[in-house]
Amino acid sequence: MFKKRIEALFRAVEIDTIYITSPENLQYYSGFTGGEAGLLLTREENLLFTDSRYLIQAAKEAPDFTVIDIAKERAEACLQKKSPDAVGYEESFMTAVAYTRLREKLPDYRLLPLSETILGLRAVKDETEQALTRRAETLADEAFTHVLPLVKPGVTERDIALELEWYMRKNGASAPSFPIICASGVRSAMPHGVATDKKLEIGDFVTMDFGCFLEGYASDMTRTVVVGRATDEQKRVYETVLSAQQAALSAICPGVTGKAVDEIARSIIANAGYGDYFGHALGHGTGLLIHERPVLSPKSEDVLVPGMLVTVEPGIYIENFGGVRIEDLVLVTEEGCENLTHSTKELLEL
Ligand SMILES: [Mn+2]
Repeated sequence: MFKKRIEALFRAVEIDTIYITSPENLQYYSGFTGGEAGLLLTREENLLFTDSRYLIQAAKEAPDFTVIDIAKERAEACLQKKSPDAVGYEESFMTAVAYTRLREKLPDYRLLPLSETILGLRAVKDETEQALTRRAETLADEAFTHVLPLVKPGVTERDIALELEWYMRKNGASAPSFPIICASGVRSAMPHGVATDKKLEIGDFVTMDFGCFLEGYASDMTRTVVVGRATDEQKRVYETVLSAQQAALSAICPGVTGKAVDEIARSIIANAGYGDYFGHALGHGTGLLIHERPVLSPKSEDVLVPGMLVTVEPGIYIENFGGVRIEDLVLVTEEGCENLTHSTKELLEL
């Protein structure tokens, strides 16, 4: 699996030496999950540089690599010795300090930014990645079922967020895939309202946006419910978001662009009169990071292909009223898409 991924990378770039340092790409290309290391990929050999804290782990997790203790040799020094023509590196991860150090060691080499290329390669998931994401999303679904009895007046947003996190970690997740969002009442008008000590009240919309990392892969889902009975206006907003989401889900299939799918959802919201209240992108890929390619947004030229994972998460956010977002995570298939999220989308009045 790692060999295939490295071969695909070398096919995509016409250079012989690649230096990888970001935690997600360390894992993607070697299996090493420790986060702090450097991979030196060449056409002849694959080296993993790390320090004494990770030597045993690296040897175990990355058997295809020769593990080198940086106390004996550092990656930059090794690169200097090999003197390739060009070195590929990750410009969106490497700090200016690390870049300067690399530049000093390799003053005459071409340094080739590869972050975008790698993100493009990672956008299509293999079966192992799909299976892990499916499990991670199922865990989020189960956490939602688990937390519903807690959604009632007097309970704080923080209680709900903690309960979701506790459930997912108790059942195998390593961490939430981002700080869990639980935003109630007027706070639900903030798309990224992280949970506070605010207590739920009758009449509140409660937006819960959460997910977890399972063996490195992220899940992501959002549901919005009402505490007590929903008003007509709340129902109207909810139904608009839901029909926008359903239309976008039906439009997902190979060959369609991110902006075309976004436009389908956005026009439904605009036609219902809420066009000014949906500011963010419709969706994003997931994987080793919570936000990956492809992107579903008004400008996205990303073309969907089978094996991509993407969220579909339209929303309407009205200041001093509240907001609704509904988010599913889907896998693009030959025919359309498989929805990995199974929690109900009926408006729950709790
Ligand atoms: Mn999301």
